[in-house]
Amino acid sequence: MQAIVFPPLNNSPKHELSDIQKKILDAKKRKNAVILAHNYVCREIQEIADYVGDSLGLSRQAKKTNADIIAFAGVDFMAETAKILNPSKTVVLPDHNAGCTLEQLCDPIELEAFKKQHPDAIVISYINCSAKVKELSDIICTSGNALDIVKQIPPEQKIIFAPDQNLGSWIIEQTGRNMLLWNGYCAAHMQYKAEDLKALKDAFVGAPLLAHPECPKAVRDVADCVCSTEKMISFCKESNADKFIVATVVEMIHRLQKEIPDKTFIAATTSNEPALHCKNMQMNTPEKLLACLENLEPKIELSDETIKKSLAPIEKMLEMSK
Ligand code: CIZ
Repeated sequence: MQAIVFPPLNNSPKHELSDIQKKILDAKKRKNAVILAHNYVCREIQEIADYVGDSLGLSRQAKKTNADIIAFAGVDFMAETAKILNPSKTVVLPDHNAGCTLEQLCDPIELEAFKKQHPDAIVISYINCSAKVKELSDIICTSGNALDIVKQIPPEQKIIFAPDQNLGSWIIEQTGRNMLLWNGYCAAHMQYKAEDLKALKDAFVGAPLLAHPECPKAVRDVADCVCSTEKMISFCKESNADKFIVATVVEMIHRLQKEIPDKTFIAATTSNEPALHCKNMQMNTPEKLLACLENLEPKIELSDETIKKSLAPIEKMLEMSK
């Protein structure tokens, strides 16, 4: 499979905003909205968002915004988190079908039953889960702060870690502590194969391989750095290398190029595709973003009870990751 190489951007001429990008900015102003975009959405949206980042950064932004409307370019659990942090604001998502396999693989009824089997355990859940699962959790974490949060829990405390078994097993490898892992996974990151990534390292000698912790163990084992999307940025900024192989959703490379325009990024190939795509993130198109700003639909709706119960573990995360 031929890899896609993204050369340094520094000498590229600045391009004009497209008509649709201008219309989105106009609608945003008229509605007093803020556009929050995840690192995995398309370049056209990243270019005009007020903030682009990972779930942790996006949650922090959602908490402090003064806008009336939050247009969330991402997937449903992220927009739900913004709503939980801002119950009085209108939160819209370009496509209400934009979900997440990790979320679908953790049924709250099953998690509740599992908790009953382990009454002495606390539940730490990766933010990629439904609001109902958040209600059942003691602490939420993201890939950027999961390791740090688990390290703050006393060693004798039993932990159920849900729903990503890969992120959970990576934390176990890093800390040596035992955790009960839920068996969810990200269908996109599971597409990487260690042999393909080893072949890429041979083809691009000297380029560190960065792999997201949602990748399977065999892939993490051949990586030079296992890191969240924000950690990828700091790693590439600080490294002396001038090119990097990036094993996560390919749209992350727009952010890397913007932050580090003098370096080269190579999208890690999967067995089927030259670069990794997240079908849910791809549902965020500029056209749908414009429509959701104009119509204020689809809206995130959560019951008061869910908001109240799921706020506590999110606040706990924000407190523990200052
Ligand atoms: O935490 C997030 O936003 C995700 C899904 C990935 C990452 O590492 O930023």
